[in-house]
Amino acid sequence: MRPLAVPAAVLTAALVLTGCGSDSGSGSDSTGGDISVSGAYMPQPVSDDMAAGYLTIVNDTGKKAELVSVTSDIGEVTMHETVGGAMEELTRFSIPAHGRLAFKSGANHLMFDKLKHKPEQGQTVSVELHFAGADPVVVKMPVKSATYVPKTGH
Ligand SMILES: [Cu+2]
Repeated sequence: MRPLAVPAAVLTAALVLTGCGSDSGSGSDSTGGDISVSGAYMPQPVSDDMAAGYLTIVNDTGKKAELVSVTSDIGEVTMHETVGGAMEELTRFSIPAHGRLAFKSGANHLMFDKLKHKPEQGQTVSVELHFAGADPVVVKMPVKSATYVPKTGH
């Protein structure tokens, strides 16, 4: 027997208590990451009523995130993947814990449909990502030139 061993239930209770934010705690501890988005952009569409959008979702939480829908006030949005050159609509994308999911040209992409107006370069399109069991993430997606290619990082 190890007399110093603390029962797991006691440890959990202590974590829950400190996690609830007593006023003694200064910085928030780093156990709870969140879901964020980087590199969002929309190439200025050639079509009046359809556009594509790209972004990278970063899941800093300790559990898998499930992207279940995307909405925008500019029109309807669907999530597509590209398989063998053909687009396929998906209703769910998984992002592993501490992982990321890229929507990029020639691969996964967001498809905007039935646009209320044609997005022009320099404008911003508001997009909301909805996750199962996590808060939605609002993205301000800048509209770039039709031929814009993002810099590859690093
Ligand atoms: Cu598509």
